[in-house]
Amino acid sequence: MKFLHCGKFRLALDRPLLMGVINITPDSFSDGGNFARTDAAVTHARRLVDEGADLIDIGGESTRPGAAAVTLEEERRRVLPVLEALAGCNVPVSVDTQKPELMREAVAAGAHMINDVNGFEADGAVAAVAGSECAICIMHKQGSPQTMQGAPAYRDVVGEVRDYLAARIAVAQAAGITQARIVADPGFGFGKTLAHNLELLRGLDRLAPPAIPVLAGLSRKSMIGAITGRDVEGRIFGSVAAALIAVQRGAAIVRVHDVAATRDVLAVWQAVSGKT
Ligand code: HH2
Repeated sequence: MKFLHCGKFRLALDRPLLMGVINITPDSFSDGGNFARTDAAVTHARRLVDEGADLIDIGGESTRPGAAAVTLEEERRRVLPVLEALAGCNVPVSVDTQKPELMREAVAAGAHMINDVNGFEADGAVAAVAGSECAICIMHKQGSPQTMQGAPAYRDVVGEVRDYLAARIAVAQAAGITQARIVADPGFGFGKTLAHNLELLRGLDRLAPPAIPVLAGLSRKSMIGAITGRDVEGRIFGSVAAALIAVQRGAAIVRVHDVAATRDVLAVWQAVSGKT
């Protein structure tokens, strides 16, 4: 059986894993402002674990299109107290950051995974995690959050995302990060039109080498809004449908805000497919 090495945790990949999202930000598109305070973020994280999250992803900088960049000091102030408060919880904690300095501090403070929407491209990012036991999530994006939804363009979106992920996986492995610590993510909504996102979802099983688990983050995103005509609060049903489709197409991890609902949907799928 395949396992994902996440610090001291070994997560079996024989069933899909649920990553519960906590944005410790005032401006995230999906839950902005709800968990900006440390105590609210920690309480919500514990609730997501109770609802069945297999891991928790905490982030202190919104990456929604057009979001303002956050200073290292501010991101640190948002993230580290929540990470420290969750250190004793019984699931791995992932830190969503693009900043190598914060990656290092998060690893030192007990993070089990670093999730970088910038694919560990910043100087020092790979080195910040290489010497640790942390898992890494390498995500593809085109452009920066400030510009990425301007005019995303690809010749072959599945091929280009696959080639990018393969190249970044090779860089990580060359730095000593073992395959068992690596997760790949096509980055739904990060420099992609609705058509690109749909093509990536259809081609999900072709995006990474079979040994590398794929993470899909579709929850509450604008593609769900475009399909259903719903604003963020009304996207739960569309989001769980997308999570189910991602899992059926081979996603090992789904990154979601609505853990309880997604858990139930996946439980039905697992019962039918024999993956209990
Ligand atoms: N999506 C978001 C943020 N981080 N990380 C990975 N690996 N994959 C994703 O799809 C992904 C991600 C955006 O969603 P959210 O965190 O809800 O919003 P915001 O960036 O506005 O905080």
